Amino acid sequence: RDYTQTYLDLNGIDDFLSTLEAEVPQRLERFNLGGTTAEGRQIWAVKVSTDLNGSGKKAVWIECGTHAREFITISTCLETANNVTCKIIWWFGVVAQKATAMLDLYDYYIVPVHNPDGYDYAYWVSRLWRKNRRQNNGICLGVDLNRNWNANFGGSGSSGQSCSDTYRGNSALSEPETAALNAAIQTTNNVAFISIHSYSQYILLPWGYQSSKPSDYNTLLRIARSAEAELESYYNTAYLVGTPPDILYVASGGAYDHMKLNNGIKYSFTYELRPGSGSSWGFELRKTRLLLQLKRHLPRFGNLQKRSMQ
Ligand code: 0X9
Ligand code: ZN
Repeated sequence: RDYTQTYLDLNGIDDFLSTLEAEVPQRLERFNLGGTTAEGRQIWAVKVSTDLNGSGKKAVWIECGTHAREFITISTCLETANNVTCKIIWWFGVVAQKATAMLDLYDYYIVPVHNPDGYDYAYWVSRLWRKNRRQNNGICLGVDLNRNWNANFGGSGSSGQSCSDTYRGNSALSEPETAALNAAIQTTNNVAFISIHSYSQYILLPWGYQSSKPSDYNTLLRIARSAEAELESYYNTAYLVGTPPDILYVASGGAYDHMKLNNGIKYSFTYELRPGSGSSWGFELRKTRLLLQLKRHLPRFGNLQKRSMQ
């Protein structure tokens, strides 16, 4: 399969991850988050580390595919797992160089498809499906996993109606997907949590559920701005940095708020990937578009290499 042209289905993703594990077993290992989804699936994750068995390094968690229709987030997690193993010497070797430095500092726990039932349904049946596929006690099935966390659960920006796309579920962490990720993340010594969504080109800072800012807000803002600058220099894509209430909308029960609030993870961010907020086909972004844009910016990769060689 040429995964640079099309989105992989769940089987393709399984193949991709097992191939990666077979090729770099000393760096990457697959594991289950635990539990099973409503449709009986397991939630796969990968740990990437220079010292898989005995590592005392701090953990960076990256969560993708929480919202079923946000296909590009899944590709992003897979590509990150691929790049961070250093297996691929990408254009001009830039990625490989950076990946070595990244692995010297931290261990990475990557969850490419946090909502496999939803993704399968969006992939084969209904492209714009967002929630998981579990029946709660309402009329419709499906819970918005990004409203199901224990961060002002039930508050504004979430719905108590089962048919709503932002239905929060019966109680915080009621869903197998949120419960499993929460339990797994509590077994590691964490420094950062990154929740990957699409679209709009935002880097979102805490809090998402209220407009007041955490006490370390200025530190987080500085980091997000430097991440934005780096991203823009690679791809020429501008991202807006701010909190959801300031630049998007208030939403309670979100993953990154929960991780900071309840699991003490200081560096907690949400990304909204491409395309920009004005798009009318945002979730249906095609991969060929990304590649065209990359090719247009190849000269930038040349400059980047010179810079990182100094
Ligand atoms: O509404 C969401 O869950 C996210 N946007 S999306 O279009 N991908 O659905 C934004 C989540 C921001 N996080 C919180 N407000 N907690
Ligand atoms: Zn989303």
